[in-house]
Amino acid sequence: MTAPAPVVVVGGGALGCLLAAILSRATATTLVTRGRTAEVLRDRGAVELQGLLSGRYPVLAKAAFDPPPGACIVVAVKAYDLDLTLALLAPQLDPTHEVVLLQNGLGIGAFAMQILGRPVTRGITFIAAERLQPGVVRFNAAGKTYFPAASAITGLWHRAGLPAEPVHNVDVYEWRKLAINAVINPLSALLGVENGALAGLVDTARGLVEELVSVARSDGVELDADETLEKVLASIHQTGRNHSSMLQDVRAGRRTEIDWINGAIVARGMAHGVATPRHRLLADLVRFVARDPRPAVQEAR
Ligand code: KPL
Repeated sequence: MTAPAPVVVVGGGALGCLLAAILSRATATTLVTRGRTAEVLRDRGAVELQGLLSGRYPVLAKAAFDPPPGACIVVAVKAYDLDLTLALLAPQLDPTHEVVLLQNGLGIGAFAMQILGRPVTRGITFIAAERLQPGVVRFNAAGKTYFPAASAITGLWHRAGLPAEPVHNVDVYEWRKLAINAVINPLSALLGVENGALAGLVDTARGLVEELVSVARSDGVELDADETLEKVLASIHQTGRNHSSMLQDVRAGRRTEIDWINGAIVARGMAHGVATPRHRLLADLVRFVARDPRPAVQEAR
């Protein structure tokens, strides 16, 4: 049996730390990260997981990106950091590397290919995780990750015990995940609540899903509105204890992925002449709150 490809995870946030911890069980894995997370991991030599699969996982953290030949590069930074990150990675990449992108948002694969000038693997993950402290992550939901059928990375996920499925239509999964993020992320960020608290907002979710389904249709992707709404409501339930990544960003005073989620739906809708007033309103409100996150979040608590 051939040895599995080594993995380099880029980004020390919740998803990056979690994947570095779990993939280390399956293959030689390094985590490229800087700042406080890098210091903590160098001192402790391990990521701490709480919740699912709780425990301490030895992880090799590095500041420099110097991937071994044949490595699978799992880019786990936020969508808003993608342009700078990919520009930094580009000079070290060679044709033996597979670059895997797991960000929330619409059009991530095309954006990355444009920057790197080479093919990439777009993955869609339903993992829910939350960063508690640098190097400490709560693993809240072990959702599946979908990869293009042509990629060997599904095998690595399985080897590490993570659910994954190869699919022929990753675009459809990007829209499905987008529906979940476009409902849960802005509402949880604006209201300052964990995902499960949105369970009662069914009509609000339906309105957002209907707009998204119209934009997707104009873009050539057919989604069923009822089925998509069901998936959004199921995700609210399954990730009920999670604080969405957008709420975590707002609370930490970071940028948010709003331009890649609701903002991207508005932009794609405009290109096709499809009105998206609900997504536009949420995008405007999140941009407003993210400028000074504290008051709005505290009032809602
Ligand atoms: O992807 C997520 C996120 O927070 O970004 C969900 C699935 C909504 C979990 O919180």
